[in-house]
Amino acid sequence: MTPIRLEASLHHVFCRHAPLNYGPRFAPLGRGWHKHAVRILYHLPLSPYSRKVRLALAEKRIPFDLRVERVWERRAEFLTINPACTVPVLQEENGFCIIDSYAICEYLDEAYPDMPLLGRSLGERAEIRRLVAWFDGKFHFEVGRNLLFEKQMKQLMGRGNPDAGAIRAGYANLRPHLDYLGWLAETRPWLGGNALSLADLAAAAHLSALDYLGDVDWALNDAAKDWYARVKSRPSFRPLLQDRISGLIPPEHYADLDF
Ligand SMILES: N[C@@H](CCC(=O)N[C@@H](CS)C(=O)NCC(=O)O)C(=O)O
Repeated sequence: MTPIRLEASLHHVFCRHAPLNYGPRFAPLGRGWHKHAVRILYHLPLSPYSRKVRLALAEKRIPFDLRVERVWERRAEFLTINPACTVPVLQEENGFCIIDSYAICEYLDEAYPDMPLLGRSLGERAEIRRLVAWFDGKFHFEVGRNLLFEKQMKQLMGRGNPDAGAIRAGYANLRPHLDYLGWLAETRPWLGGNALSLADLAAAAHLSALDYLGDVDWALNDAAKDWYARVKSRPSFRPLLQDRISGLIPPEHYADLDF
């Protein structure tokens, strides 16, 4: 019996532009791999996941260029790199591409171990990962998606008008999340332990995107506000505070370090 060439057929059906490869992707360009002179981060300015990676790169002092990717346009060349068509995607100087903010941050901590962001002891590492999952998962689904996605991304992605009920739920859910953040900030030097970590960067990334929209009432929790002021004043944060999206002006306090 002739063996079925599953790879080839699946490749043809599902992945017209991309090589079937479950490992990290390289960007194909004609024959061989394209060498990039610079490291590129495909992102959207208000994407919390992209912001987290921007902060991680900057904390590690890894130089990179930013490239805005309007994921809703589903650009063919970008689909060859990331068939899920999400940002962030990091393209290394040698063309090596890493997809998904968590995979990128884990990769960065392994590839560039100076300034570790995932902690040192086993306990610290587990706690930092728990908190990153908390903000990228629970916080995003209970708060961020209800505000940022409903107010910003939904229409761009052709998924209809903002849902007022979801927006109300987002504001209501933000309160207990700020309280939890404040409790963490009061009980530890940094959210994940004794040193700044990816837990702080994830939390700050999500909150900074909402803060751009003017959606965070910092008066609700002083400890959360003081922690955010500390993260916000780091040099790694400066480029995020300089972001401006056409047609969407942030509140005055967005870039103010003494807000
Ligand atoms: N788990 C992914 C989530 C990335 C994600 O959802 N990115 C959004 C922007 S914040 C996106 O690209 N959405 C486009 C889509 O879902 O089609 C990560 O951590 O990178």
